[in-house]
Amino acid sequence: MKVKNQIILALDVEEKDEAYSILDQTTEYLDTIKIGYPLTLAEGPSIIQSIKEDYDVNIIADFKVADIDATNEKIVKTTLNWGADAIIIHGFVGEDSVLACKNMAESLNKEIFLLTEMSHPGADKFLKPVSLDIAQMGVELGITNYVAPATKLDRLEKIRNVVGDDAFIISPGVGVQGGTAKDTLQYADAAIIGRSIYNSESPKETLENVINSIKG
Ligand code: O7M
Repeated sequence: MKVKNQIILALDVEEKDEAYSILDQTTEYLDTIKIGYPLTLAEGPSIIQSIKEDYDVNIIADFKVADIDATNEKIVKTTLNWGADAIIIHGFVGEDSVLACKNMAESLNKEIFLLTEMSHPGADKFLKPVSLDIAQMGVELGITNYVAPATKLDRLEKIRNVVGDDAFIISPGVGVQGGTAKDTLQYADAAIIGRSIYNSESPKETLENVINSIKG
């Protein structure tokens, strides 16, 4: 996957009008949008196809899929058939569950991202102790796309070391959660940014500033 300007917008607003207003202001600089439960549950899954068609962007469906293999497979199939280009899945559920997602996505010529460790403080208790093992499992399964936290650069670096330089890491936690794009991109290939862009007075200007901060 290639991500324009190394920024992915996390579009966690809950109304189509608001989503479109933000996309109108930002898609000059972006070609990859992450859509999760907030917008999909509020507007229905057809929002994925609408945004893809109206803005010509890649959509990563952030549904953090975490079920048994047979159920994961159905979730991945339906989500990707709704028009998403990639889907994010949890790694802690283990090899069979993850493999079911990988196989289904590959059969549809689409991609999965494996979530290793999360960006919020609470993730330190249960996920941190196993996140490097999750990353290692991903490597052994031949997964090339990962999610790892921008708020914990030491962890992001360790996860990068496990998955290798050729893997593609996208990293949430820039802005409101405390990470910076420039620091994050030392180890990640793209930064995921939500509230600090879509809640700002001028999403366009804020995004321009972030892009300049990466170059500067
Ligand atoms: O910039 P924010 O904090 O408003 O948004 C961050 C987005 O990334 C939001 O959509 C979260 O659900 C998501 N996210 C995290 O914040 N932390 C994680 O560890 C993982 C994700 C994520 O994208 O998971 C795939």
